[in-house]
Amino acid sequence: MTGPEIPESHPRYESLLTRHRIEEGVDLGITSRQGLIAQGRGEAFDYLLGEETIPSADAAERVAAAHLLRADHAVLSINGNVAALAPGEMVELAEATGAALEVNLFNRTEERMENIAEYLREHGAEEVLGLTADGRIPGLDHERAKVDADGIGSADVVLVPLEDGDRAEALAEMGKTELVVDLNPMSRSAKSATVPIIDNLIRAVPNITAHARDLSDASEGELDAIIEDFDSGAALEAAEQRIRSLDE
Ligand code: PTJ
Repeated sequence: MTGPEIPESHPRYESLLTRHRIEEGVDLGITSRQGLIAQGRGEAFDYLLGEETIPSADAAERVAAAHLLRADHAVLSINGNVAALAPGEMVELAEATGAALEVNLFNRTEERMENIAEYLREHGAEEVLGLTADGRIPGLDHERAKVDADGIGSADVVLVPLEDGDRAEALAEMGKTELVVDLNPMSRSAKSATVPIIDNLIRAVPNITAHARDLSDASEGELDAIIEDFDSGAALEAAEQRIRSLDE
């Protein structure tokens, strides 16, 4: 990927690089223009979190890895921002956990669906779901409800990074174990998650993969113990506390 001329010593190097990837995603027909706005909101929360993976987020990322390894049918949901920011990283996470990849858009257009699927294949994905759209999420309007029946439709565990609140709630209503990556601990998506991961997607995804590799030999009992120990309310509270006490 061609990058802008940003010196690595720049104090906001990561943030500027991320912003550039989203801009490039729009130019490539992958990311929606609303994705630029979502990025800006995310940056503000990341700044307040200190632009690092806080300990409670690292713990949530380990729990997410345990859920993905323990799932019968896990799916990683990819939207326009996720595809632009971490295409190769999502493919690696799918490989490390045996999860499927599904393109799942808030502002669905066939063109963007296909561009994203192709972009993921260029980054090593073998199979990309989402284009069949023969399943529906109950309670949502037609376009926003579309999923693949053999993908998110029948998944028991779904990783939904940067999900819109309505859809996150509707997936939770379906009884799915929802792993949400969102920098805003007060968002409806984060609050409806089984495992809210309050971290930047670009740090969260490689870290979930690292945890999954570390846990690859763990027994079912060990994975279940990690899952059962998790308290989602405490994770949201810890992130909110960090935001409110930036200088501590
Ligand atoms: O590609 P599409 O059509 O599926 O659209 C994707 C977006 C993200 C535009 C759409 O789902 C949307 O409008 O989302 P929202 O409602 O703006 O929510 C985005 C949430 O993600 C906000 O709470 C942001 O704080 C958060 N966010 C933004 N960037 C990141 C992030 N969280 C984690 N990592 C980020 N890099």
